[in-house]
Amino acid sequence: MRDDDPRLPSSPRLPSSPGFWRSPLRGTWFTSVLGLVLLVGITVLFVTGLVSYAAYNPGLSPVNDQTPGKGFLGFYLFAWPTNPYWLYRLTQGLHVTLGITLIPVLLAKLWSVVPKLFALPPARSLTHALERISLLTLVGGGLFEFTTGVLDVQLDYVFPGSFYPLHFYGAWVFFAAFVTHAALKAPAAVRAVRGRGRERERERERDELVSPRPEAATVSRRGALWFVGAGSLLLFVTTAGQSIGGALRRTALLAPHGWADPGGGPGGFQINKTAAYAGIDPAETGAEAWRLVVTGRDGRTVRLSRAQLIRLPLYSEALPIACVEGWSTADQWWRGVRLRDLAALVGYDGDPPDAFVESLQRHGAFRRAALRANQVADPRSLLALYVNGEDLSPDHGHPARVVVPAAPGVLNTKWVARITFGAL
Ligand SMILES: Nc1nc2c(c(=O)[nH]1)N[C@H]1C(S)=C(S)[C@@H](COP(=O)(O)O)O[C@H]1N2
Ligand SMILES: [Mo]
Repeated sequence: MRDDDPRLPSSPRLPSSPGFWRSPLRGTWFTSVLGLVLLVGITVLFVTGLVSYAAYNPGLSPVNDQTPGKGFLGFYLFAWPTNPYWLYRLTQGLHVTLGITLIPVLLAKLWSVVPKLFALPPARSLTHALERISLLTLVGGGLFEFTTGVLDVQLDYVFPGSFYPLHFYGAWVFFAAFVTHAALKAPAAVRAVRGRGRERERERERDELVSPRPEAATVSRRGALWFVGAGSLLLFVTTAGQSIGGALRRTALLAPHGWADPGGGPGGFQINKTAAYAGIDPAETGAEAWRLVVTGRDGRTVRLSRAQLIRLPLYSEALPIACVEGWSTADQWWRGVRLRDLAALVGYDGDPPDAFVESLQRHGAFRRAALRANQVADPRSLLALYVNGEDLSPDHGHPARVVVPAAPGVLNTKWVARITFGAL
């Protein structure tokens, strides 16, 4: 059929015409395979994302909460545990790595249904209109979540505090549309993928997604899926190393905390924000000037120099730093004072309460953080003074920083100046 053949319903030069889209790859089978991968993948992304929010302890203090207006969307929040100590490293590494790995699948899925997005008339009925509006939320929401996620991981500072509400509320909108879509389409998708040979070819004849005038095939549908899979694999191997670490960190060429560890020596592992970036004045961290102020029961307060802290019982723990951006360090040997011992100094023997930790930093959302009682009570939670056998470096939080097992990096406050127990 020629392009100007009068038997074609409308000009195939317009994307609203089915004849405009000519790839022989399109069809329900191709879309269904991609859709089912996304069904599993996006569900895992949603769950690990919600879990990540819970890990911040947002219910504990407004200081930890980047979306204070969430209302009932916080219904599921729970006390984040301290076991296993690599918990956040796993959940957030999974969230970010999987999200990046799924990008080719998401794009291929959108490509496979793009004729439907242009189809005219805009609505054949009220149900059809509602379906198309929900598709806008689905496609827009999906692109929005993947884009904000990637931008936060790759560029970090383009989101001055606003990434969290965008990504959090966006996730709920997107997932609501996603669940609706999956409920409507998953049964047919499963049938399409299960169908074999003959049956599948017969289905193709009635298939809306199949081009009415396909071009000659240059690659099989299976081959195209392998191509998408190869794209995902490439993104996986160039990203995952920033979470897995070890030799694989070198292969994480696309990840901001990939390549090799920065610098050398005992403190030569990944740094989020440097002391200079956080505006830490070296004059405030020196032995003369710096004091840790610990406040507890009935306002009891002690002020401790670093030399005094070092004379308290010190403990060593191997714990990672795991950031919301997906990267994490291998276990590092931290040495310092137990948080529960500091609580005991100010009147909380036995079960310690929540703690509010403040740093020397004057600006920035993460200059302070609240820790839950279970985190303070864990004997592995330290106010670290050393890492890997040496004094903390300025960038890792000298003179003292918090490390808590299983917690997101953001709760591991650096350049600590004050800890208040039981005030939340
Ligand atoms: N005072 C202060 N502490 C902080 C931060 C900060 O911005 N200010 N960033 C946190 C975040 S988001 C992470 S991931 C870890 C990173 O620790 P590192 O730089 O030693 O790897 O520090 C945490 N502690
Ligand atoms: Mo972080």
